[in-house]
Amino acid sequence: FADHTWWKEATIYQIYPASFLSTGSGSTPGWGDIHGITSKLDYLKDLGVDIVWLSPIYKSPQVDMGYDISDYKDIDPTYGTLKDVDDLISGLRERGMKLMMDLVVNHTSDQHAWFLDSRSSKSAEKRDWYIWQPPRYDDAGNRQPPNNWAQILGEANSAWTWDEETQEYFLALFTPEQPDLNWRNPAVREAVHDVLRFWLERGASGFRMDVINLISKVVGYPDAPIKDPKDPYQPGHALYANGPELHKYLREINDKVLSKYDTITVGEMPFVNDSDEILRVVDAERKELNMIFIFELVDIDNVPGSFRLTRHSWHVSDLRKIVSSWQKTMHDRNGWNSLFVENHDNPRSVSRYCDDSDEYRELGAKLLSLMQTTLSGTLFVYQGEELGMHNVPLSWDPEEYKDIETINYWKKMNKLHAGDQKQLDDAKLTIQRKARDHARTPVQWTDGPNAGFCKEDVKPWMRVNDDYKTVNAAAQRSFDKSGQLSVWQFWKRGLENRRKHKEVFVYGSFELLDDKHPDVFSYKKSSKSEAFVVALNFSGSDVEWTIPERAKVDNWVTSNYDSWGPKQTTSGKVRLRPWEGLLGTAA
Ligand code: TEU
Repeated sequence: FADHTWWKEATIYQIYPASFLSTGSGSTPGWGDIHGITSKLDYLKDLGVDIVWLSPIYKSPQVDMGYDISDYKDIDPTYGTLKDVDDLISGLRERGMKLMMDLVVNHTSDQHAWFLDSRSSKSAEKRDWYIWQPPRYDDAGNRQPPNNWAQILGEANSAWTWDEETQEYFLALFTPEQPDLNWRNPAVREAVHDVLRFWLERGASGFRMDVINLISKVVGYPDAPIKDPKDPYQPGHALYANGPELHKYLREINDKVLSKYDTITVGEMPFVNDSDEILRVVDAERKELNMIFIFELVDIDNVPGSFRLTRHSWHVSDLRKIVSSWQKTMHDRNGWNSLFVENHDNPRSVSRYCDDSDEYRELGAKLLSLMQTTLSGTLFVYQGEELGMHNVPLSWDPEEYKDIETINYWKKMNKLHAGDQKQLDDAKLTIQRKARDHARTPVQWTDGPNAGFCKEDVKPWMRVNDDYKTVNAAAQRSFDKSGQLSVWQFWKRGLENRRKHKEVFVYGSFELLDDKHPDVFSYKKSSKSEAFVVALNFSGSDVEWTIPERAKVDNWVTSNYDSWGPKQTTSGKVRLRPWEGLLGTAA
């Protein structure tokens, strides 16, 4: 069993500041602010949160909601001031909680002073802080980008942006307003180290590192293989993810900065599922990162190798395979898992993995909670997940969506399929299933105006999901019917249980119980002194599941239904109702 540390046992709550709570203390009406976060610390403490991770609050033109930073050492006035962050940190400390910052250093904003200098001339002091390349010319003599890589958030456009002034292209993988830093330049790396120190000295306890596996690109910038011949630009994931010097750069960060503090780090690593490579990053001995976000589970419904705004059918056996293989790999090979099914880049989990209809929404949200609170790894809860918030309905006009990725996708589809209603309806469905916006609607605090997110006479920056009268924090916290729990209360109890039995749930070993069942994901978690069995029905039907001989259940102790009635224990068949999850003590 793995070494014990505070960051392994922690429950981390991700806050997307724009949509959390608007108290009017920031400069932009209808946007969440830092003071709003500080005012909800008791709510988070009560839920069982140990660490708060803030999506970016730094100065930013907000082209990509703060993932385009123009000053790493200052706060965007929309959210407040450095003083507000200091207050937040003291509020967290008073409650024994910690702060995790979002470190976005693969790229900056094009308005960052570093880039303004870099683009000013070919001989500028910081020219080499970004990635500049001369054009290529095609047979007809037309100027072309240095290679065929597609932009990640722009879908159809090149990842290279032409700079008229200096007659070269710069690399900007996400949007043209997010130029990629040149990590080969040691001065860039030192400047990044300095940013880390600044926040650690101020009281942050660690970082979530945005697309940290993209900082080292393959040398020579070769063309990506053709995935879709209709597009001039192709996904270049394999060429810019986990490049040759990634490990060197990560170890350098550890050596020069992190090793001098007691920190937590989690790296975001899209496009890579190779376990050897992942282990090289999280192996405790190698001193790179504590853990990473592996995307396999949230990519379950993407067309493989393609962009996120695609749809692909999946089966519970896929989910079972992904979860169990990472549980085992990390346990056996001295790595560490992060557990998450939501973040600000994904649709709501209950809409994706379960059924978000009125009938089954609460059950599905609780099912996913039961799964996550019983697995090994550091647990990440995304704002609103504890309320079972779900995707916005199909009836919303695409104009209500605010994310640059969605906007670009919708533009592209309208260009490609003008007049073809069937194709456009299909694109709309993709948006309703997959857009990042679903996670970004304002948190539903009450059944009052604007769901209590902002004052009545202010328009929230993004429309509130229609169901806030029934789905909101106030109703769920005060919910009181004997024997029944709201989604919020179920989460709270699940986190309590996880803490109480951390040897089993956080650190224990994992055994998949049945890899054939068409609907059920079942497993056994064991420590030296106790064991639990978990059976999760990922379907809307009644199913039968057989308790295997090697995992005899003593007692069922939790169900996501209000009552679990007389269930078969010891051995034999158990009936699971639609989306039912059971937790039992095992021999
Ligand atoms: O996301 C990186 C990333 O690769 C994806 O999650 C991305 O959003 C998805 O592939 C798009 O389809 C991070 C941030 O979490 C995201 O919000 C930023 O937009 C992105 O980096 C750029 O900083």
